[in-house]
Amino acid sequence: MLAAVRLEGVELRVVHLPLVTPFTTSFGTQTVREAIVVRARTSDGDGWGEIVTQEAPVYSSEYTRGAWDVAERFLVPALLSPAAVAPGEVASILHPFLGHRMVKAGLELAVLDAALRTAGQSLASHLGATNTRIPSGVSVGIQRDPSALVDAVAAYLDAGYVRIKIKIEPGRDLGDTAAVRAAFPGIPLQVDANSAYTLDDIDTLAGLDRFGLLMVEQPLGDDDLVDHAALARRISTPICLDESITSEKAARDALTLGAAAVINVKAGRVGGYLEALRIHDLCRAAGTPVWCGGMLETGIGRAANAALAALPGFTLPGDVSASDRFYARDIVIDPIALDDGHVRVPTGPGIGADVDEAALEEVTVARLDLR
Ligand code: OSB
Ligand code: MG
Repeated sequence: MLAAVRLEGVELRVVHLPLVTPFTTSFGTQTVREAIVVRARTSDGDGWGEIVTQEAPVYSSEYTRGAWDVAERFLVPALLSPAAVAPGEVASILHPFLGHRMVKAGLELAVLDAALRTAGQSLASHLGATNTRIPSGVSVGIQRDPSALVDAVAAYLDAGYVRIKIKIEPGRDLGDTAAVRAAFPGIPLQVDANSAYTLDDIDTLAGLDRFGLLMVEQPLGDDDLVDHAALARRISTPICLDESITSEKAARDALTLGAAAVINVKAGRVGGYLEALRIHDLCRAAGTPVWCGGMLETGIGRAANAALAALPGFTLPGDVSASDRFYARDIVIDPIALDDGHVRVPTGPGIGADVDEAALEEVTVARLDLR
């Protein structure tokens, strides 16, 4: 186990990073990525984490102002009260406070990063990564019309992305998917509904079966495990769960029920990289493929995601895109880049990315120093 760090303070910053292009999903359009950057100040140096909430509670119930409040009033004080805290203890210290997994994940990552930097070990090696580079997929938002979508997909394929995921919603599903499939018959393709359907939409969802998709991601509600299991019996496209998988326990339940053939692992959604590792281990033992999802992370979370995605059970390309897919200027030095459709797994200590403090300062819109 990693040694404890002496936590002297926690700095929180709300950041606003403009997106290079608007990102539309079934839950809305984003033009700016709002998130919270966490700096854990320890006696041996700083560690960095990222809380992947958005401005509004539309992907999940978490949102930035709520995250800020619970961090300030409950979670950070709980972490600051012991003399020292080991990364492996963060989840149990925060366990009495229900929910708020994205906040817990960001705080745990900052402590983990600090401890790993002190120990001189990379996050990838700490988690048990076996790959030095990982295939990179891209998540493409809903466009003005199917032909604009085909153009957008073409540009990402030109850039080298090895797998395309398109967002769908009622009215923008079979037509969009058909257009992309017709333009690019052989590409690895999947769709993501972000919970926009119900079992009443079975005919539409079954209509996806003719496109040879890798999977359909989260067609139904986040608490619809039983309905997902029913849907899985009626369609041949493999079902991948994202929003529903909030913990290792939720992943176990989904597998037991037959609600998921594939799992999208996002550290923020499940309360941290250590819980994400447990989901990886569960799925690997069960023979269920997992892949690393994304939440439009800044260079901090993106570096950590690349480390996670390098574990042996991540057998499908994840949404670990290059930084420039979303941002003109990231907040780390030497952000994740695409090289022949792959991204390099960071090897430096901790998350393996160093924060560009000048860039961070420019995108900071609120700041709080807790001691
Ligand atoms: O459902 O996977 C999702 C972004 C924000 C919230 C939810 C999702 C997404 C993405 C983009 O699809 C993933 C990424 O590249 O970061
Ligand atoms: Mg998703």
